[in-house]
Amino acid sequence: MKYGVCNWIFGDEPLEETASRLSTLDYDGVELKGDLELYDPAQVKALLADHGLRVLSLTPQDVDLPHPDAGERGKAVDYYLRLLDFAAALDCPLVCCHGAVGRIRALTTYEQEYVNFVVGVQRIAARAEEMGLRIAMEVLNRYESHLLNTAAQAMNFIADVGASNVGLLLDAYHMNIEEADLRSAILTAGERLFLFHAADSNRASIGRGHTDFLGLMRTLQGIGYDGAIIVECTASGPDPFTPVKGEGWREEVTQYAAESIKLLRLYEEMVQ
Ligand code: LER
Ligand code: MN
Repeated sequence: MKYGVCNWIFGDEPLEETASRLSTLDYDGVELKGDLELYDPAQVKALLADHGLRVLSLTPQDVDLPHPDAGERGKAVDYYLRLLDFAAALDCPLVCCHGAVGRIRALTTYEQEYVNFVVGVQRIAARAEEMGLRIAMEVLNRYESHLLNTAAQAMNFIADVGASNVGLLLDAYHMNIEEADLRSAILTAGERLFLFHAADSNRASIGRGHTDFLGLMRTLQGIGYDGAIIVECTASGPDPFTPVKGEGWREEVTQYAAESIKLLRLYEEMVQ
């Protein structure tokens, strides 16, 4: 198993500082913010390599693939196509994908936006296929997105897309809200599980909430999961759409990152 941390959880901290925070912890890499203006791929690769890290996956920006307006959809597809080039330049094998985080209802109808989403992802997947890249559709909770809230819905969605390089990104925090049973959701995804985001039920570090992570690790091992596990905790406090909370928030998420990797590695050993 490979382990990483999303760098968005450290806010606008320069990547060099985040990398040096992580270098003393037992991580393999990061999920990098898909900010095409901010990062130079060659510099990112060199900087991370200096700290024994690499880019495992990319977090997309908030573009809106299902949007009813063709101009908005075009901008979103264009962004993802550029994100694929960015991924290739970073030697990153996988790009995450979701609707605009925070848009929780359809502007027209669910059905229409669903079709828009399928068509947009088909275009991105076709280019990704040519480049040997994979797309992981993130399943978000209902307070962040109206489109794909459960593993079962997302499996139907990828069947509608019909591309073998499109799979699922399950996030334990969102699953805790939407899934009747977290382990069954992992089984539902099976070999189409391409990426896993890890935080406890309250989005704190593994062990600080009520999610049975040992059970999840056992289930991941049971399906032969060989993707990465990306820690995506946030400090306590209001507003789920920003990592920036009260005083000391960066130290809090650093502590969460440190605690999470210890437990994840321990649980991995226990389920061998
Ligand atoms: C948002 O809550 C989330 O889980 C991220 O992975 C979105 O990129
Ligand atoms: Mn996530």
